[in-house]
Amino acid sequence: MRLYTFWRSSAAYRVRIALHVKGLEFESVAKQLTAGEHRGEAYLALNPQGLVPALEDSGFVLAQSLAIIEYLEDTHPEPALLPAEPRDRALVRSLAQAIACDIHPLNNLRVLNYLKDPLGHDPEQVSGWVRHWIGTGFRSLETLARRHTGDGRHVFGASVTMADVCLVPQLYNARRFQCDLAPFPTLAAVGAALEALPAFQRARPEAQPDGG
Ligand SMILES: N[C@@H](CCC(=O)N[C@@H](CS)C(=O)NCC(=O)O)C(=O)O
Repeated sequence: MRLYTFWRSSAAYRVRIALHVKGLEFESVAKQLTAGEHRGEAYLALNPQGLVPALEDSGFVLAQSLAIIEYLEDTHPEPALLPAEPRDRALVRSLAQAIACDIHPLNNLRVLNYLKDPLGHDPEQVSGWVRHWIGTGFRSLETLARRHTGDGRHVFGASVTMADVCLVPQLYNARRFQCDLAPFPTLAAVGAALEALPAFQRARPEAQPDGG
């Protein structure tokens, strides 16, 4: 398998975690977002959305991190990133989507660039925007994690799920933009426990060949 990735992309970071949790070998193909490599003709032919990640598996190309993780779950079920029970599976998906669909898109590079140009906001206002939307999302996520964690080390239950795979990259983004994490002790504790796991260590931005 080949993963089109960027070291600091939190969506690609999710997929890297899932691949490592499942013990799958893959080749990383870095697309330097800051140099606009994701807008090149060759990459757009693969992924017309021009976003990372994309996964290539024997000629099959798939974009969207959650769809990729579900594909990996279907093709390599163990260790499972979704629980067995339908309601638990739905809850884990709901937690993952609260991050991937409602928090992350507002912090994406193209959104932040648009706030600067043409909208004319200065870098401090743009960082304030990021902190605002992460804080808003984390407030409800903190309540949900407190409700659903089984051991204080996972967002849901007592094993790694898709919700954890989404939380850790979002915490990385939060720290990058100096969000105050003090109001989110459950998320911070879960994140610290997960970040110590070998699969999460291997997936972290600084461990990537294109990492800064
Ligand atoms: N919903 C997509 C989001 C993908 C996405 O936004 N990727 C970002 C990096 S985290 C990107 O490629 N940004 C390029 C840009 O904004 O120009 C997913 O989960 O895969």
